[in-house]
Amino acid sequence: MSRVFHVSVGDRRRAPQTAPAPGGVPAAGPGPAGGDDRRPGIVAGYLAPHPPHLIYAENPPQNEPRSQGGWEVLRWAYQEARRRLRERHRPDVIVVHAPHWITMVGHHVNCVPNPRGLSVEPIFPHLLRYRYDFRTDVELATAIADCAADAGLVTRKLTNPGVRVDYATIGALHLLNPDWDIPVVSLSANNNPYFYSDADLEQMERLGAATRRAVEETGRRAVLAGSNSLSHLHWDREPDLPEDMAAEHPYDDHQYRWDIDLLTLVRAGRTRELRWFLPRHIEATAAEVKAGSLSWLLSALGWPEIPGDVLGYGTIIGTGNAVIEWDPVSPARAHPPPPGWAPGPDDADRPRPMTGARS
Ligand code: 2X7
Ligand code: FE2
Repeated sequence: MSRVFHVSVGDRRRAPQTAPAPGGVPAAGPGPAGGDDRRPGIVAGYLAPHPPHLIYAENPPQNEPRSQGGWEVLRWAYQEARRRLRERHRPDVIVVHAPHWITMVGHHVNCVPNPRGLSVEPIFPHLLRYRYDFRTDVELATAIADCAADAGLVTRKLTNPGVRVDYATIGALHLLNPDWDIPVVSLSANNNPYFYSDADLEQMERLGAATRRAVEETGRRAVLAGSNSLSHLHWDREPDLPEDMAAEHPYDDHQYRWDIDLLTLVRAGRTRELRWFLPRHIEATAAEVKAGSLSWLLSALGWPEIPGDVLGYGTIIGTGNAVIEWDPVSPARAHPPPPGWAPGPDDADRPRPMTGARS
């Protein structure tokens, strides 16, 4: 295997950090060195889907296009996530892994202190032309890149301030924190593993473990956001009014049922089975979790056998999207499935024609 795609495990040593200094900017609240009892570590993880429709529907001042609303149930789910972020988790930093910052070689970490510019969604420029201006926690970003390299992953620190930030990074971060007053670390989606295989998520799991190590070494209180939709076949025709909810429904029943089975495992806290189920879900529904954001997130949390709190599920141009919180400190209540239930709809083995658009 070429060295470009594989490096040997390193042994770079960094002095452990005791106090956060996120990019030289103040965090949203007092950090671990600030004298309160807020423990550092990964305090919560979110599956945080990014379709531009959600920002468009919110009409925030940063976005140029105007809408009449739409996709309310998913937006209400984000509203609840924002409340918990502010009132309960109060992180020093949000770390996001996003599938539309595609890097064919290596896992890249944005180390630019103050990314700013205009993010235009290439397929939906009429929905998302968004002005961003945020602070990076450069110290944590650097530590994640170093820990990932130590774990044998090809990594790169992005230091060029001119690189445009993709809409999946912007989407998840805006919807979790539209005020942008919490520093950020943004990670790319290395497409190489799944370029050669349908769902090789092993590298994403290593990246998750490296992220956790870096958070612990730097003493940060971090919330993680995996910016992925679930099932991903979608329409290729848009209604005249993009937010016409009469046109919005699952791409087909097959996709819907696979998503619901995934959410059933999540709500039951059957995380070990979820890990086994993910590649099957990807194969059956062309799921966007193929990019690894959910595997990265759950690996960073240590694949905890705790229920995830499904704050909302809905479709966007036919794709499945769920806002889910995993809170290792106060886990959600478990919702066991009915007796005899098994994950994977009965049509699991039936080959599906891929008639929808995939991206
Ligand atoms: O990026 C996306 C997506 N993941 C799902 C639906 C619609 C648009 O963009
Ligand atoms: Fe996407």
